[in-house]
Amino acid sequence: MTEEEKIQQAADYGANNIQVLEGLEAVRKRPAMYIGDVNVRGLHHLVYEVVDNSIDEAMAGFCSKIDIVIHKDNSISVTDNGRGIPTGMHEKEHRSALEVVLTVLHAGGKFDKGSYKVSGGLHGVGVSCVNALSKHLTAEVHREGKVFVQEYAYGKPLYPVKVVGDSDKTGTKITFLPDDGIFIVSVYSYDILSARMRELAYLNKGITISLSDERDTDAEGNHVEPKSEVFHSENGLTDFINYLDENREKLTPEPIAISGERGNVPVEIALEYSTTFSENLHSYVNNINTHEGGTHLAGFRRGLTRTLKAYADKEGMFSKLKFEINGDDFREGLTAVISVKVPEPQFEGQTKTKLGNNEVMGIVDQIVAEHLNNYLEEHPKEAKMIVDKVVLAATARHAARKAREAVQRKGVLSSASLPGKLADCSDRHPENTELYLVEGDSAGGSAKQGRDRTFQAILPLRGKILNVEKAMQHRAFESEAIRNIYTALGVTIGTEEDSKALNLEKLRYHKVIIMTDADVDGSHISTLILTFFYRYMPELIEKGYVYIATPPLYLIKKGSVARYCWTDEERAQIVKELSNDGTDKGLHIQRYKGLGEMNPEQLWSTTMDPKNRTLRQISIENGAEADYIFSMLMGDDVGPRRQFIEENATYANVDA
Ligand code: 0RA
Repeated sequence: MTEEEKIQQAADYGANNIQVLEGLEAVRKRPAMYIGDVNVRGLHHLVYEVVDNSIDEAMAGFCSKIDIVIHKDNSISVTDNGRGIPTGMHEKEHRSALEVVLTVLHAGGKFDKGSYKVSGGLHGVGVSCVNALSKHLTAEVHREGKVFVQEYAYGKPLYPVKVVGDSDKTGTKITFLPDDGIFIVSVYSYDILSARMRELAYLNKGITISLSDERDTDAEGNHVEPKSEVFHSENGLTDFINYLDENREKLTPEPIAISGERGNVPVEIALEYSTTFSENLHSYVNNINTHEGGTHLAGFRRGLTRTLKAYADKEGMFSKLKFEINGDDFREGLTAVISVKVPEPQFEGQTKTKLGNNEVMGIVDQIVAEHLNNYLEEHPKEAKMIVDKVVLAATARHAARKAREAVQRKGVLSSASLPGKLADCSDRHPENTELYLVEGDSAGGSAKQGRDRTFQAILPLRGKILNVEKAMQHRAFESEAIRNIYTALGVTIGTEEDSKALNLEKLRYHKVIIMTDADVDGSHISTLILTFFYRYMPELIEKGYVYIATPPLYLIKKGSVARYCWTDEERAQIVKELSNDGTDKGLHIQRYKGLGEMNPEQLWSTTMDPKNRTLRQISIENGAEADYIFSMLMGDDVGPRRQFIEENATYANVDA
């Protein structure tokens, strides 16, 4: 369809105003259908939706810079230096194309480019959706020497497009304030937006994306300095791999870059092996993270496996092996980014992030096989390092199987014998029950006494948890704490063929709550346990079953009045309330250093009682960023870890 035809279609659709308004009313009635949810994810999706349009303009070759600003009131501006959304009057419609783009569902900004539409997923619903879900939106277009402006409230124009001045630039600026009557949360997370903008800059090399945050207070009311970052990548995916592997020891000096196009499907891949043990694959279709994978990922895996295998066989490098090598062995320690552009993508799966187009599998497979084979032939030294790593992975897997079988023979992994340390609950319905993973035996004791034993089970974990980021699988399965977690949860460790997939059918609890001291050691232990879940049981996090308990930091007493506080601000507030003169004279303030200092009743009422407690549900908003952060937190390099903890952990400051 040509641009004119599409505008015509949009115009026809919106031929009478009432119909148009109904269109956007549908978005306001069922926002989740258009943007996924009305929580954190949906709120941030609004920004992505607007930025996507500017990225499209950049991909078409007309835009080089995109600036995103988070304003003090949590409104957002997205400014680009593209051609500007067309502002011409539509004859039949008697209104500007700009108004059509902003008020007609699916009119979008993508008329003319034969671009890679993202229909089917939650992306590509159009900037009109953002408009519909905003209390207020201003569109400012610089075009043809003029500045055009139109404002909207809840998606409805407040006046026709007007000219407000002259301009020697071109571009579009969209400023919107999300409707807090629709969204459950209204505060933007700098970190979530930053991770996505970094990702977009790597996926679309050459574009400069800036993000700045004008807010000077955080969610708890603390003063913070305004933040900003600029993202730009000259080399695209290889830069992305260097970022992801920054804290890993690499096997080869440079990432391997693969690119090609077949059947109108451009394919770009970069990959690198490190000495680590996990597989870190990040795949994208039309810039959207395909978390559930799909045909492009299957094609990549197949191409990688068959090419490496053929090369190793030809060179006689597998000849000494006494057992079969499987697909997983080829991906241990592998970091890869796979980015494809598909004209008519079919998105499937629970979260609509799985590519279904069958033709893409063979396309990616062939491109990978051809380029990777050339690379191996031209880089025999690197090729040997990679094949050696595969052999090492296969050997370790073989050892792991033996360890697992030995453990299984002893019956430790059968659900018939739950760990001796587990204080189980009586309710047998996983939907109702919770498992607390508690740091140390003494806190475990308090938790056992304080809990409601009908639905709360306690598993004390002694000492340090194994850092799975740096340990081979068989070491993980030898760790007592990790085996106890598996058996308490009732999930089985995968079989030989499918060692990573988790069987959740027998999961015994739908809430797994990590409860540690509110100090530096405690947050380190939480991170170790979370790393274990992230690498070994990601399904549990995806289902939203993993939580962190938040014990209070202080108990403030005045006579018979006792108040708990979770932050320093709360402490200051409560001191103010309880004292007559604003000082803490006459108040008894206890700083809790560990869970053990609370008696069972206190632990119950502050941290375990569903009526009072606050649980932090763990979710992964950005897979690549989570991969980077876990590898950094758990890697060898202390510098970046310290910096991250100083910037992110309030706990760390309290004790310092
Ligand atoms: C339709 C046609 C043209 C540009 C755009 C849409 C466009 C949309 C957005 C949304 C955000 N930034 C944007 N920049 C451009 C091409 C118009 C022409 O031919 O000049």
